[in-house]
Amino acid sequence: MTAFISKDELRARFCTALSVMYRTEVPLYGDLIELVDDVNATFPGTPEDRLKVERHGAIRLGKPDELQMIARLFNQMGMEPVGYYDLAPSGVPVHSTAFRPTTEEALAINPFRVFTSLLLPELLPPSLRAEVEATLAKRDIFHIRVREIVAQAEVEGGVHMEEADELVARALETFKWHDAAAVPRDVYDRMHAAHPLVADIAAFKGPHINHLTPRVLDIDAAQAGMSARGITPKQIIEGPPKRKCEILLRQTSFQALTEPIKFAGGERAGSHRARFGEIEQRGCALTKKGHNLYLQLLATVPPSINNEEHQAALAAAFQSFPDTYEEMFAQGLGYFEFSLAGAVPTSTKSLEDLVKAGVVKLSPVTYEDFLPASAAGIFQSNLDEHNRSRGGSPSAPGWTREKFAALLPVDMRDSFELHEGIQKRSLEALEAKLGFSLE
Ligand code: OOG
Ligand code: NI
Repeated sequence: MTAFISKDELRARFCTALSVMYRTEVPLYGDLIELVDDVNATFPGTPEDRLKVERHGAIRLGKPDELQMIARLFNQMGMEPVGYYDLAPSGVPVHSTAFRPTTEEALAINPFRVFTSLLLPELLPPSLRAEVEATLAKRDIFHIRVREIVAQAEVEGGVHMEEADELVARALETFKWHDAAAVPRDVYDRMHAAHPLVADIAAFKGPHINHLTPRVLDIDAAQAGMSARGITPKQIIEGPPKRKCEILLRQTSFQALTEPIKFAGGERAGSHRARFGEIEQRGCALTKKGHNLYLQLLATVPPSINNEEHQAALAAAFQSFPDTYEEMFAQGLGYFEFSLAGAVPTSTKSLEDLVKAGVVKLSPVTYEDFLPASAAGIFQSNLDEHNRSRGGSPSAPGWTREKFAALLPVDMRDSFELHEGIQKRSLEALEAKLGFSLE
């Protein structure tokens, strides 16, 4: 055997295979892609290839050893766990991380990431918890060849070119839909009554991919365009309002389909809601200070199921969040990259002054992660009872970020550090060009 495939190429192949599979499985997702393509086509000049790849997908796992194996598989594809999202306070019985590329180079080659949730059995009633854990204990969601190829890659330092397509094809099996539950109807019903997500996670053979998410350049146009095409949108766009200087992440989706399923034991058929399509628009990554301001302003906006009202309320609340990059930078709210746009006066050594004078130009560092409140909104819009939000537990009982990170065979990365690193390297490059350090 010869060379190893690059991790970026393996991720790109996997993302393409997943996208093809999902469009076949969920034709409405194909319709959403067409809408997104039409909206994006109204923005000439954006390179097609960067737009045509999905930005993320999501799965929900049942037990820690599934998380461990998925981390090892994704590691071979150049995706590391970034961040910890505790969704228990929003009434969703999971906690999550996102596996994603972490360098600018890898993100530019293929930005695909997977929002990966793990069931919190602690939130189940004790009798059901035992049943759920026993059901999950019996399943292995990975094809034996996935286990073998990944184990070999870990020893040898990569996945052999000859085995890449086999790995992609076998890995895909973990993500595919099963129209037959792995449990009898009464068990499914008990799980579902506890929380629809419990049935989604524990009643099936594997963690079917539940959505994919392309990037759209005008999410408000896409939200409006969905209904016109017979795609039922989620009620509101999650995240910050539309701004001149977009921040963080705005997301919306179409509501999960009701799909027929069979049960083990041959009882009469039923249905299950899990799969949907989502779109996202990303803006400037925020510092801790900026993020806190975001959370503080968001908290002043009352819940709403009317998108127009909600967007108006958000826009009003975010009046106090500066809407120029220069001001966001001056107040230390966002992360930026720097470029020289003119001659530097010898007297000026202050970065802030050079930015003010227009000699140093700012471009925003794109936010590459997720937002817990938005993620909870996405989850909730896809539960059976259409947006009835449930009371939450104050936090994942007995869990912390550290304890979740300790489940993982690779280090969990910090979102703020990664975005700050991009700014830091850009500043160093600027200083190298100038030949002196800036204040
Ligand atoms: C994940 C929902 C969260 C996002 O984009 O915030 C998410 C799920 O439904 O499993 O994907
Ligand atoms: Ni998503």
